Amino acid sequence: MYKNVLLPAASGFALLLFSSVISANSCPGSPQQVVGTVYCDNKFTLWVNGEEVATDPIDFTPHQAVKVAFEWDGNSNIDYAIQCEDYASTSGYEYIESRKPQLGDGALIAEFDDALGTVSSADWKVYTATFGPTEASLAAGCSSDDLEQCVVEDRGIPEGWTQSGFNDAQWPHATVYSAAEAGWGRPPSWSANEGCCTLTSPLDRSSLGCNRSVSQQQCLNPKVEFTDSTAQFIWAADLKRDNRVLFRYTARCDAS
Ligand SMILES: [Ca+2]
Ligand SMILES: [Ca+2]
Repeated sequence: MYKNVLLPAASGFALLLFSSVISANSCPGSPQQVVGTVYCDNKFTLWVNGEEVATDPIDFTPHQAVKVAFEWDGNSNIDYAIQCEDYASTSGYEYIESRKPQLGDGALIAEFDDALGTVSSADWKVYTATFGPTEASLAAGCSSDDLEQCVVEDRGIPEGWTQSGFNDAQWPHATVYSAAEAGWGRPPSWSANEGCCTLTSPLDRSSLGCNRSVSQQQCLNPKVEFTDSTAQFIWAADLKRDNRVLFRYTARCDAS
């Protein structure tokens, strides 16, 4: 009788031990450079363990992916912090000098070769710093035909949010979107002569030419870069109205 009870329990325990061993992330243990790719619609800043690593050199269009790199000691957890913001005027709308202003949407997708398998996913935490137009302003008549009524709420940026050890327990998890929902935007083109093309005006869609100071590694086609990636598009709960969004993720060296 004991055999019948104990054997399944013991083998189940062994299985549990085994699965926790194989699911644990092990750090390499020696210093190394981590390379990543970040795509944010429209612009981002990346911090790692509180240190600023990269800023997106293009604020609006084209929608480009950026290669980033940082040094890691290979032993410590890695705290990723990304501020990503969709373009918005004070009304929350873009193309406000055109006949058809619209609410743009944002999106973030990112991956890092840190040996811990870090990719953007629902495991990331999210905080909305600016949101709009607010429900109250929509009720008051805010629309693409009456931008004067629109209000964007600024909730501020939590102090120390980029630092290791920042307590994001109260932040909700990011929402995952399909590529169809988030969209890849307007792909960039790059050449040594012209730099990154084509920039357009967020006010009236007119062409602003190219940016020669942007390198090829900062002007990558996101759809190509993420073709075989397991990274997911993430944002806060409202793809259009959550505008300046903060993301955090801690890559841990073990499962404990
Ligand atoms: Ca950009
Ligand atoms: Ca956008």
